[in-house]
Amino acid sequence: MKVALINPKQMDTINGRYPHLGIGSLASILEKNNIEVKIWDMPVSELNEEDISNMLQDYDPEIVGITSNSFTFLEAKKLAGLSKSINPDVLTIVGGPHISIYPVETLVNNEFDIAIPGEAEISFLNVVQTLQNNKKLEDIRGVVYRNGSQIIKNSPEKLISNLDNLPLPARHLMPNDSYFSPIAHNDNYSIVTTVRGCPFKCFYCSSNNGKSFRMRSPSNVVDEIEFLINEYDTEYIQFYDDSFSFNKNRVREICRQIKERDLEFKWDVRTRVDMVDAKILEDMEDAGCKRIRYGMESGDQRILDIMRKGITLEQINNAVDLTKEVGGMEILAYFMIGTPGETLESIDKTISLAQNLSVDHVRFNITTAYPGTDMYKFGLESGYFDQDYWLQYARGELDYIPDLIFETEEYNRNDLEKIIKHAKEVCS
Ligand code: B12
Ligand code: SF4
Repeated sequence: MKVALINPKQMDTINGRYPHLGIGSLASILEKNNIEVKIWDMPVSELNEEDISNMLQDYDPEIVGITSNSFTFLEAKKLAGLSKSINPDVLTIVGGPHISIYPVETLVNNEFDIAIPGEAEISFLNVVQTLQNNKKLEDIRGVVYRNGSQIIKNSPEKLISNLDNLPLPARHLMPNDSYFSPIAHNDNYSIVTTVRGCPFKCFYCSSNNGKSFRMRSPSNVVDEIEFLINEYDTEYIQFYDDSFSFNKNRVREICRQIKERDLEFKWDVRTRVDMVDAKILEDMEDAGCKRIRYGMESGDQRILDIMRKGITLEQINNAVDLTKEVGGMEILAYFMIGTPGETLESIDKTISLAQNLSVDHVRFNITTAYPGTDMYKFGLESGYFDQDYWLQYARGELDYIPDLIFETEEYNRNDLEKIIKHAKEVCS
């Protein structure tokens, strides 16, 4: 059985080239079970459809697995269609964040045969092995498939409780020399994730890998770091966890082991302002952490509360003070502008907070309603959005990516863009 895993083309606005750890992890579990697999990362390896078409003809896989977030879904659909036009017997399987929100609707699109929502290592392996043995899909948990004109959704697979049991992503199948991030300059660069799931429920977020928070052990994380340094001369690692420092003891232990093993590399993390203290910041800085990215989101407590972010302005100020006291680490602060309930006054508060905090970099984004979020649900239920655009998109009824923001009597999209331009200028 031969499997090709494809990461579709992405928006041109993405600055940098990033490993896709999701398909890396799926490839790894297949290889561990002696199944032949390839990874084709279109944005990173700069592959176009013609390249993929040639690669499909040469490799002739029985299964094509395509990853999709909500912004690459149209491309994923095109690739599934292309795979079938080259080999009508090929089986197309799709997964990733978008499919996790709309598993059944996805299969309305005939280009796809099977959808696997959520964490997929177990179900994907089961599907491939089942097909290898010419057996039926009805007993495989976690899959959505078509049976005649019916779309069947099986019961979900259990989440992996011990993440250390997963093999590391199959980096040897990935285009390692092509990764870069503007943040890492010319350093050999990669990303690592060390946790799955998020117990919070922010209004605007479509966190997709389960509410149940799970962490890799410190030694398992540091093994991956050591492997990257030894095998790929990695010099800069971004930990792309939703919140790296959820468990402070674990962070401390990761830092201790980095030092104990003498691993020299630069790194940065994303975390929440309510999840740091002086001690872990010191340990992180001491172990080579160069930057912390905090989601601060708003300078108005009323808006933070609407966002259900679960943080206070005091915690924002405190996290910045503590980080700066330790020194050595840059702060990148993210803010959102145009959240439901926002006024020009609350926007002013956000901009002045961003101006007055001693942070090194700020990013402002227009609050956008992604599918699967409480904010999108609010937009629909309040009648703010006149149609369920994301659902239509998932069913293949739209040929464009919905771009849904909340305009008010005080500002429209154009105004928000101008406000962000101004905010960037005053904060630079
Ligand atoms: C790293 C990351 C990025 C990186 C790299 C992306 C990449 N190449 O993977 C960068 C910085 C480029 C990025 C960009 C963006 N991202 Co991003 N990103 C993440 C992040 C933080 C981690 C992804 C990760 O590595 N997860 C770990 C791996 C193991 O999990 P996974 O990829 O989800 O894969 C598992 C399953 O999804 C499934 N699966 C995945 N693919 C496939 C394929 C098949 C065939 C099958 C069967 C299963 C399957 O199985 C995998 C193993 O269990 C996630 C949040 C998160 N915690 O997951 C957001 C996330 C994926 N990003 C998100 C968003 C919104 C964006 C941006 C739009 C942000 C922006 N405004 O620019 C862009 C869009 C880029 C684009 N056009 O593709 C959203 C997606 C929401 C959605 N509805 O699709 C997420 C979920 C964050 C969030 N909570 O809202 N992102
Ligand atoms: S924004 Fe971060 S903390 Fe909030 S739900 Fe999403 S991943 Fe969790």
